[in-house]
Amino acid sequence: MDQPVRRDQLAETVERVVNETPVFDIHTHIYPASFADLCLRGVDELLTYHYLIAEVCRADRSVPPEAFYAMSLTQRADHIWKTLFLNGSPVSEALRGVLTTLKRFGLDVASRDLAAYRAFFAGMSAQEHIDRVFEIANVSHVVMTNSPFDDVERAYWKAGAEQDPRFLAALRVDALLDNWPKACATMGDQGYDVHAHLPRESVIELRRFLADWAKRMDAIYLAMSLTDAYQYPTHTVEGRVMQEAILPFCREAGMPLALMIGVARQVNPALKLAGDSVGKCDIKAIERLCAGYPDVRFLVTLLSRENQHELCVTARKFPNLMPFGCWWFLNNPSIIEEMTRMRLELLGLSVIPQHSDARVLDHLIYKWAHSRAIIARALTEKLAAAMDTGWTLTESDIRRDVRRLLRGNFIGFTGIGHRMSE
Ligand code: RAT
Ligand code: ZN
Repeated sequence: MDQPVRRDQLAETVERVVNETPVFDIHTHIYPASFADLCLRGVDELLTYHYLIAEVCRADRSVPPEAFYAMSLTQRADHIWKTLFLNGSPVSEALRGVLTTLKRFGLDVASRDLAAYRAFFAGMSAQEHIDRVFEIANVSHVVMTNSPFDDVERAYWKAGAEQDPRFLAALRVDALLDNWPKACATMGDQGYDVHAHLPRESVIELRRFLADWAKRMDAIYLAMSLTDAYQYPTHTVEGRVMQEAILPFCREAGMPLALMIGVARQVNPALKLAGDSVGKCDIKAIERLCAGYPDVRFLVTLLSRENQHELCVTARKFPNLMPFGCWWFLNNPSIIEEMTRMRLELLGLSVIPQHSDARVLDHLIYKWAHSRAIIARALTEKLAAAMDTGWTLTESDIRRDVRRLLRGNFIGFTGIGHRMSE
């Protein structure tokens, strides 16, 4: 018999249920073992994550970005270990993440023995490593970021690289709006006759390109990251790409469109992948998209903290808008906490509170450990407030709610339930 949970047991119950519920991670940059070069894993990759590169270039200005990037992977990792862990305490979220990850693998963080950590990871095959990480992180599925404009990645798809059912594809097409002439050339090389001024026939070709890649990847959504200056609609060729190709394709294919908006690209190009920044975007662009395409489902994450409240309000107006994740510079405990509370208050359970953005396989471990703790706290607070009125809750009620947050909302919104075992 499912008894009501006592008020003094609520926090412990919610925390346990959150930890026991497998996560469906809706946005990552990780790959299965068959995508060998792209399957980043292990302690050197953890240490050289671009989140840490920005930090090391501040902490030791005697090694500028150019000199840093001229080093080998091992040298970069050594430099980051020495500068950010040994010459000062690891307090930032990205550094704490490395420690949490090592600890969850059962390694002795107190030893500060980088050579031992390297030996540990070197002893695992990619397949064993993936299995172990998914188990420790309690993640059932991840969605990758798959670009047909990336030469290395495209080669794996064309060669029919073996698929792992835990890794689902997202067709990522930033290139279409970022550098349209170059995108036309790349599509041309692949046999799609797309002209830069986009005559009617080119629109058809572009849609054929999207359909072919969505099919090849078995993609579950189409995705793009957009700058803080993004506007919709516009009378530019990029505006037409969106209006005449991307949105009609999503509508016809019944494929959700994920928009990640607010990147200020390459404000410091010397930092390469670590050189992007943030800007507040215009929420009106999202409002117009959602209003103009009620039959298209939009998964939206915004990079600026200043956009978060208006995104929640907009989602209240448009059921075809699903806010997700605390993206990139927002993926810090204090901000996750604030955003999760605000979302629960404004949207109840109809939100996807987090994604990992893991670039290195092992990131799944710390990103989810840290976020789960915060999601559990925020949910406990809201459930406690309901209980304080006399409302009762059983553990099954809590399991249902947590399942919705950590997996069900995404599965339901994208309509991929038939591909899951639930
Ligand atoms: O968080 C990150 O690692 C960023 O560099 C981006 O990859 C971002 O998440 C994106 O998907 O564009
Ligand atoms: Zn990402």
